Amino acid sequence: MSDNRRLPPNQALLPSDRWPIVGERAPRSGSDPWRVEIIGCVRHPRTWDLADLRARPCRELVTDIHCVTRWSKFDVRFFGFPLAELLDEAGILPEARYLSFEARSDRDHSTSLPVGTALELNAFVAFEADGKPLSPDRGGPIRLVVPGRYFYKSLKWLHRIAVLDEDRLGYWEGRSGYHNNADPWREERYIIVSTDHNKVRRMVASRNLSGQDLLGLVADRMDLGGLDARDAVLRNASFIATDLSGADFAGANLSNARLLGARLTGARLRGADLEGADFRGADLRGADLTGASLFGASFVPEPGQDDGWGAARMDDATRIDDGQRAALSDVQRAFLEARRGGPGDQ
Ligand SMILES: Nc1nc2c(c(=O)[nH]1)N[C@H]1C(S)=C(S)[C@@H](COP(=O)(O)O)O[C@H]1N2
Ligand SMILES: [Mo]
Repeated sequence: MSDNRRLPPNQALLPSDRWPIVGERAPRSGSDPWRVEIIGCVRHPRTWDLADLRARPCRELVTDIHCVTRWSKFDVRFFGFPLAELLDEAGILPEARYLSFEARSDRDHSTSLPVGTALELNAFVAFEADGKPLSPDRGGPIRLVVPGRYFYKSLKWLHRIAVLDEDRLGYWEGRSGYHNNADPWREERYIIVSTDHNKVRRMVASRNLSGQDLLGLVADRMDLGGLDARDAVLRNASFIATDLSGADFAGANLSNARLLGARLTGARLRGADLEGADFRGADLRGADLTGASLFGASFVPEPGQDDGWGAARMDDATRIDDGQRAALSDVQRAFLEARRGGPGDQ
């Protein structure tokens, strides 16, 4: 299959040597031995030591990874065994409909899947990726890998499987509006959240959104020059063709925000989370993106992406760290490289 057909909509392919760490970076510390348990609607609730799990025959799973923040990687090689083995050993009862996977992490991170989906997709329990044991930041010693869903369904630091008759929304699905089905081919990234329109209107009118949580805000084609949005949570917000000249988004979360054709001249985006943000057609002259996180961000159309938006505009005063360029897809990086070399461009 060509890379284009193999890439779900609005994802960009990362080079094979790049793999961002997303979300939590370490399991909860503690010296008690690692165990995985299964509880709930099962005939035999049980606990496995890590050594028990490692001792079973392992196999390889080669799969593509698609992160909700718009980067993908092809052919990642995991080593481990199918989750179905654990379910079989525990004996799923007829009323079991959902699996809630819980992590051994400080915030008790979790995610869930219908039992049938987990089996159909061949959910996998992995110890190794690309020939090496999973490092702690990647979910080592043991993580879940769910092919065919955004990677947030692939829980790091698997600790407990609760088998349930009703769904229990996961950490991000429950509090951050991530879509519970997470099918990348249907772009099930976020649910639409209803915001309090009057409140939003007031904040937008005062041009002050600083520190506010406005996931999914839609503010297309507005005049918001000079907006103060420092530290605001604007994940998945839409600012299509909006005037944001001189706006201050320092420290804001704009991951997956749609900034297509936005006027961002002289805007401050320092230290912002811009993962998956779409800047195609935006005017970024004089904008400061230093220290911003750019995994999956786009400035220029990827091959086959022909919805009419062209490249972002930048000038010598546009600032993007060299270090952050490494987080971009080849196409995005080449675009930024091509416009380098002017004095002061860095
Ligand atoms: N326990 C736990 N699992 C998690 C996360 C997390 O924050 N905590 N993040 C999820 C998301 S959004 C992604 S993209 C992948 C990232 O895995 P990686 O850091 O190995 O790339 O882990 C998923 N599993
Ligand atoms: Mo993700």
